[in-house]
Amino acid sequence: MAAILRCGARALDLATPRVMGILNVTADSFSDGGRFLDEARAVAHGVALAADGADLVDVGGESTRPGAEPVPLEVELGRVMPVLRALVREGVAVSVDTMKPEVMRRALAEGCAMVNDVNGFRAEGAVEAVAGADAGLCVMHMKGTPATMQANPAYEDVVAEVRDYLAGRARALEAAGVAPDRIALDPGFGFGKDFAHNAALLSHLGRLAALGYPVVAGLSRKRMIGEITGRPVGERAAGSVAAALLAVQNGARIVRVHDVRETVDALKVLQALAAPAGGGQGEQRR
Ligand code: HH2
Repeated sequence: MAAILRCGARALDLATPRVMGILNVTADSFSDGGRFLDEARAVAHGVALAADGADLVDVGGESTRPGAEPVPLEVELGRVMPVLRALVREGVAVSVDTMKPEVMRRALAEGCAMVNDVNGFRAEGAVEAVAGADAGLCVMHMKGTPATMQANPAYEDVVAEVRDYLAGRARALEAAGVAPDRIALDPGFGFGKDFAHNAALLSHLGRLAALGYPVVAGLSRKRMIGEITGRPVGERAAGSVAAALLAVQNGARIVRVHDVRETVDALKVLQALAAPAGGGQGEQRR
């Protein structure tokens, strides 16, 4: 697997797991909707996430929560671009979370380090919008659209289906000239998946990692965490940290989270203390 993910001028060294902090500049995101519509607050939060240890800050202007309606291009640009510009100016590595080729193009022109597309660069013109740049590309699997995706999703074999889809999208990007070390893959927890689908994907992240691209996992504060813990969205930090650790242990190299500081600490503990396969204890006894 590529030991680095190229993200524009930066290279993310994936020898250690990396953290992508979430910054939703939306009215209706399921967790932080409405909190960061104000530009100054959004920028301050993005800077804080980076200071807390986020390797990337993922700025989104369109909610993709189940049932969310699409946002017009001008609205999304108006939300995302000023925040993105200000964060780039502050030296923050910014990822843009969008399905729209025009937003991708404009964000790349402003120096964003990654484009994160929950739609897997399937929109007309999306591949072309990103191919010639050098930013990292996060390709996510989604079944259906945010408006409809949770209406009874069904798979024969969810892991194989998601893996084959992601492999196909990576091939399409590479065919358009994208270098493999710019590509990361994400199974899209909660995007057209019920609890059992999410659980199967989480325990088989290794099968996705076997494709040879770094795997991104986004479980933070999602319904699955609520179903397990019985907690409302604002009280899912501990459950989300546990899920992030599990994702990394199972093969993810980047986790997309709201609670950056807590996740960074937990990953440091995991890195320092998790027994390396077949030898950690022997080392300590000496
Ligand atoms: N999840 C969300 C949005 N973007 N991108 C990737 N790569 N992976 C994910 O799992 C993912 C994502 C949904 O979470 P959030 O951004 O917190 O909420 P909303 O879509 O309501 O803004």
